[in-house]
Amino acid sequence: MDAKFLYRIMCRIRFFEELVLEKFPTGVFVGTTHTYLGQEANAVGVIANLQAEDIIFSNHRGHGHFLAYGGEPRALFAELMGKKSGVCGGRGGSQHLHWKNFYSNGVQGGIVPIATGMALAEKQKQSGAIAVAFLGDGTLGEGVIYETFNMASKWQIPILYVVENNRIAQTTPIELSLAGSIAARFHAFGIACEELDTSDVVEICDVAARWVNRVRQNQAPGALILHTWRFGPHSKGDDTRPAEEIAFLKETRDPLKIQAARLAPGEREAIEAEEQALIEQAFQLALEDEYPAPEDALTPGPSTEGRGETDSLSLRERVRVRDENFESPVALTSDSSPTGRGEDAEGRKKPLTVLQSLNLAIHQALAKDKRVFLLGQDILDPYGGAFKVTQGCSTHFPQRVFPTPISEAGLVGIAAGMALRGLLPLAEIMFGDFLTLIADQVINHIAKFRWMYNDAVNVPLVIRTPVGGGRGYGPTHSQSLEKLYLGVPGIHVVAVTHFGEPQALLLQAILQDSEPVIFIEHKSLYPLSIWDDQDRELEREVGWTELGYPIYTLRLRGSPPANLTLIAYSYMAEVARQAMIQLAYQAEIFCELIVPTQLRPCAEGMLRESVQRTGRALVIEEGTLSFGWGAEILARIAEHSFSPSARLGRIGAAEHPVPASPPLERVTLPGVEDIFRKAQNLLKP
Ligand SMILES: Cc1ncc(C[n+]2csc(CCOP(=O)(O)OP(=O)(O)O)c2C)c(N)n1
Repeated sequence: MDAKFLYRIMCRIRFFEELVLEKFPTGVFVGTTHTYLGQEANAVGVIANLQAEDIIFSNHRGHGHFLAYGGEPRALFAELMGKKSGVCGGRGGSQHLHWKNFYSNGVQGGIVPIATGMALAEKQKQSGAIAVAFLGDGTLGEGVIYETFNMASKWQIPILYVVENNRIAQTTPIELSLAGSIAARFHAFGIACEELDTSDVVEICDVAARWVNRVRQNQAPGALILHTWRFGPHSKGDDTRPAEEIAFLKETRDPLKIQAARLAPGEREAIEAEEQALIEQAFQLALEDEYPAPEDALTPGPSTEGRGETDSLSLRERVRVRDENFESPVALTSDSSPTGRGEDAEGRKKPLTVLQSLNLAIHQALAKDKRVFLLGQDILDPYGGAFKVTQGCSTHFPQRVFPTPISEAGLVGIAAGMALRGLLPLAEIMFGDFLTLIADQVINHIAKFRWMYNDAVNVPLVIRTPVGGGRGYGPTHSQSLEKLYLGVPGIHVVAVTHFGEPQALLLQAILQDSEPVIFIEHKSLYPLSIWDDQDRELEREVGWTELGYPIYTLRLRGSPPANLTLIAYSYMAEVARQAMIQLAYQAEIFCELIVPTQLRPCAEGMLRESVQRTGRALVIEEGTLSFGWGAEILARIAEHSFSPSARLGRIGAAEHPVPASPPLERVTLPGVEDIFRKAQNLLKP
């Protein structure tokens, strides 16, 4: 590698970071910063070996990585200033950068599965690209990275983990935070690694060249542990180390000094002068750049292109084609198969169950689009998933079904990385109760990426999960926790219903929706038959949200105009249907039952219209009542179409865990009786 080039890029990083620290007190930069002073040789030595198509995932201390990657100093200064010309238009700031194949995020550890998923995607695409993830020694305290190392090793994913061990995390020295050794962590997972204790960029560059080649050639993970020294404060003025210690480090371990000694004085001075001028000019230009206009915070929204190359059938059309033009590779003829489809007494095919319909959707998605991959626990045949929704998939698409360890955050992060690199992963979380374990991945990564990276990426990922009680599974396997995600911008939350076409709904999420989707499946819906237009009791109307998800309105055939709107999704819509029939026959209360499938973003237009017709609304949800979906729906109805005479009510689960014992569970979750009583109250004069 050219000695002058290595020196030049290290100077660029050094001068950039020095100017950042010098100017921070003047107020030109926003938020915070973490400079790379002293560690320049790591980024330059490693990244100099990468090819254009390779991926870098960096962290909070990412300026050096970005500049070594070839990022423009002006765009980086501008990003730190919150300017429109910044790397991400000022949306991200110092820790949240994306340009070409460079990504960074400021949450310790969470980037590791995502970078690993990106590398897996490149391996699947056979692009030859590898990924490099940079992490600090303090980040080794985060659990998700071990979930990821495990999968990276099992699945032989071509990623190089570069640990920059500067022996301190913010203010905590490594002696207080790290047990055992760093290398032993990698060895435990069968990941080969090498340690280097040097500030010599040439040495790092040579060793990194070997590791980059090795990872690329073996298509397997590797790790490089770089023992290094941080010269500056963690952030701006928060260095707790003695000044003499830092002075000594600067004297003995300065990568610029080591490399400068290899250059002729004239060469060195020329490079320094050029880089100083470059940085100063970049700073001045960024200073003059415009701030974004307030409306730049409003994103143009998800790409209307859907998920790219796949066919352009909208869900509306899919509803019509249903499964007629597609035969699942799974035998649909025998009742003995969980996905089997029996015949009634007259030899007609029975309607599909929700389970069969979802299973068909997944087979169809896998068959239609080679970018679709499944990840989840116990999804391999013959078991086919805890609830059998993925049955048959591993038999027919063995290369695209990844059975995972019990590592929810890791598997969802890996799936997110795959989605960022153009695949369409479908991840299964075995029980919705474990949505808690993926919160950081969803909230701080998946939901943020598109907006934070200035709409330059999409994360077309679907996370399916069975939720809900009624089966005696007890407190940690019966919850409806989707409300935890209903307030998170950047994701869609969709709930299946047997009043619609589960197959079409899931296909819409997998193949058409360009945003990340959490797809909610109530366990009690799986055995139910899906809607049949010949239904003797109910008639159904279908409306559509702007995103193309259906909203169903159900009425009793031939009933008088409704005087109550019931609003429910998922299995509660079935409970509401039963209540609706009782209310009509026993209390002469006639209802419209509105069943949304798109929970987030909230599309309340049709709900409001119905309440305007009926004057009363009762919202039923299976999650706990407080701060729930019902509260949001009623607030929106009240805010936008307030009528003093409107009567509004809601029903949800009791405010304690879902019990295992059937009588206790019955009084905890909303039932037909609760709806009946509450409806009667709302109808009282
Ligand atoms: C999950 C999480 N916890 C805490 C923080 C706050 N934080 C930012 S940097 C940092 C120290 C990281 O140390 P290390 O991984 O060693 O990297 P270094 O700062 O030394 O480069 C901490 C605690 C964070 N960003 N993310």
